[in-house]
Amino acid sequence: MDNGRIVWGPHADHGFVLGTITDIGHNTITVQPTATNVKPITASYNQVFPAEPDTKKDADDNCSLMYLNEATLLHNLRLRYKKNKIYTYVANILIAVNPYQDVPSLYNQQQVKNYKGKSLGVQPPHCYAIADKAYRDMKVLSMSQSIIVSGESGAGKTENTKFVLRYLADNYGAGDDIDKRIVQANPILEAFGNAKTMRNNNSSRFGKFVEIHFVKGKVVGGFVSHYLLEKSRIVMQNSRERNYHIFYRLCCGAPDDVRTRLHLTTPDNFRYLRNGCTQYFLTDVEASKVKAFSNFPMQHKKKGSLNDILLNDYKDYERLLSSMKQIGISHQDMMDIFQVVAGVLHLGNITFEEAGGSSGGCMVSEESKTSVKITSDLLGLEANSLTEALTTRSMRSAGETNTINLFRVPLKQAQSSNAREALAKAIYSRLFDHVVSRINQCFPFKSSQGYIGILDIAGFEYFEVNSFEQFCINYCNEKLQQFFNERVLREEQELYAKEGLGVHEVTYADNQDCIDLIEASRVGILDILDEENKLPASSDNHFTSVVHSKHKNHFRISIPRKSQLSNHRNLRDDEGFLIRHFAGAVCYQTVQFVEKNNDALHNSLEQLVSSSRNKLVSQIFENSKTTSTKGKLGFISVGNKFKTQLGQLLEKLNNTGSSFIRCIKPNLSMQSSLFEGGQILSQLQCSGMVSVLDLMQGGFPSRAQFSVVYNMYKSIMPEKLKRLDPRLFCKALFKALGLDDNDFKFGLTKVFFRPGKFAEFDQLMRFDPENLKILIKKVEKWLI
Ligand code: AOV
Ligand code: MG
Repeated sequence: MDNGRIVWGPHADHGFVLGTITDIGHNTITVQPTATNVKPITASYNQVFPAEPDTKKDADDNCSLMYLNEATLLHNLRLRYKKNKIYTYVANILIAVNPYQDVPSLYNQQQVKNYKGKSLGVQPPHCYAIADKAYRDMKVLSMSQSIIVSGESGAGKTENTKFVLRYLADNYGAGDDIDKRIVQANPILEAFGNAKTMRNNNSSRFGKFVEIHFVKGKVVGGFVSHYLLEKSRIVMQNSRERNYHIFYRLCCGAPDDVRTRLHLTTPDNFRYLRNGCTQYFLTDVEASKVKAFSNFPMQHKKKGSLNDILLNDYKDYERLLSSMKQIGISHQDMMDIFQVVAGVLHLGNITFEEAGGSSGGCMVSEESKTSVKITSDLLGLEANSLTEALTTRSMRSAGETNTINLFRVPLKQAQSSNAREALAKAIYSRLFDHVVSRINQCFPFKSSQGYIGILDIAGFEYFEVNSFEQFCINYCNEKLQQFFNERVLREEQELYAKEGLGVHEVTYADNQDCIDLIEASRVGILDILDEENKLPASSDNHFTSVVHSKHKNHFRISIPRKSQLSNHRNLRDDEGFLIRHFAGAVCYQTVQFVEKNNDALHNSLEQLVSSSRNKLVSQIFENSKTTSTKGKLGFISVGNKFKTQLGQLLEKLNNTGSSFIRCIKPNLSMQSSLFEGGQILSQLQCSGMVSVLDLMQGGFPSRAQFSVVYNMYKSIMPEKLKRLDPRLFCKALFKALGLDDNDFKFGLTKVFFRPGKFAEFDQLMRFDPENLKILIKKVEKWLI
């Protein structure tokens, strides 16, 4: 790079700023920013990037730029975002920047039609185009497809997932209502599994993989798999977050008769809702309707501020009900589910006080006796048994003559509270499982010729305090990153080499060692944790020490030192560990790891609920009857269950074609039109987009097998052409189409297209009978 050249220099807030090179040193370059208020920047060579000749022009496909690097990508996204063009391609990966405002023109019915049957690049970038590509690939290649939607919390994964589902349902539904049901499943899933968090007012607290199945190109059914519902939220939220939407919808939105039957009042009256923010927003008209409710806290009748997405529990109850009806869940089934939800709320209101006397035990506090009664009624339990199960633990002792005696040990106040929380979490999370399987019954399919699966799962997370939940989600992201690397980067390079295209090598960070650290048998963190769970006196500290002792010199893991991360608390060596993930180092605090890794309820609680009079309650605990081990605490490993589920998911991903949608969160304040370059850049780096750019700079993102092209045209070929071998036929076809030699390259078995040449590629893959005859004539002519 020369003096005077226009370049991008690194900048903490903006990511990069435009400037000219003023000095070239031994190891560094000095850049004078074009903006007058920015100081000169001195940076190392690899942080300064050439700028496009025209820095005002944006590109639909970032690969059609002259310089493919992180700075030009960031700038392109910025230019486009300002014009409300939230979607951009990098080859066939779609980047979606959250607009934080409705852009109706992007998603109207006309748009849904516009993208039908069109390949990537014909219309402006869109998640509809990705959906259609998946659909056409499924048909042309006779291979199921998956769409992996990723990004951090609030980036837009769930919204894009919904757009994709609706697109497929609208365009390729069979005309029955199965496709509508698949779309309507979302509001239900969100009611039970989404909550307001500090990062997202409608944050999904579970991961999902939604499959839409097809026969003869039409939707025939669907299937939802779900992963890792966040259970801690059921009993605790921080003061600016909320519990799952359903609780508020029932308290605020349900009609009086339902609220009376379920003994529901305002959120403030429930321990599980009170600590979080109970605020919700109503329009004036709704507020006047709501006034009819007794005890309604007027201070909460606020309108949503501009930056807040309307959380309208009142309206949302109606919406939920109508979704449930449309999907085919009967009124009775709905009410049964709501009853258990209410049961959980009332359970949370049971508190304990010390019993006095020598036992050291506790009893249900006077003021919560009514809650015991209501909870028991709602959950189909005997009040006495519920009290006993919460305040005592049954133990076994071997008596004389080989008999086993059961006796009950009183629990301390804190232990009883723990038992209550464990019960609430178990009931709610199993109810969630039930809701998902109930939903799955609504779009069953007898046979399937292929599916499109859409993965909406939380991206890499690191907070001030990171616990077991972050550990699991980041483990999942390591696996997905590896899949991405393998699919996009490694396979791509291998292919170029195999086809003899002569493309330079790109190095990317291999993260297998990090995955092994977590999931390897015996020495992996998950297995060490399971071993700890099985010990009679297990502890988080002991578990942590074992992890450190087994991985003393492992590059990926170290003891939690404050210096290594600025914002985590000072931990003792046996209180946590630091893992160097592909996306950065995260310090995990291991307190509660052992507890959170166990899905089993204490034996007495387990027995209590599995013998409930309430059919739904006993049903959701049915399977667990067999797993609880005698006398001792049963153990059902959360970590290893997730590992198994992830394994199955990755097997599916490996066996399907894939497309990627990378969602980007433009700012931390959930504001529209605010593009914070610095943190967007780090999201682009974390998601592997930068390595993709390196590869694509010299690569060929789209390709077609000669034989596939040949076979598509075969049925309409005259005999003379049929004698051609597929490669030669393709050559002739390309001439007939008048394609530019610089746009593509012939490999051994495939033809490859340069970045930005999707339209040409598409021309080839589209079966358009009208133009075909003319085309074939041209091919014949060219051959003569
Ligand atoms: P997430 O799924 O990625 O976060 P969401 O899809 O829930 O994020 O998006 C967060 C919010 O951003 C939504 O509620 C919308 O208000 C807004 N939004 C996102 N995409 C669009 C769009 N294309 N058009 C308009 N608004 C949009 V999380 O589930 O928290 O990981 O856990
Ligand atoms: Mg989400």
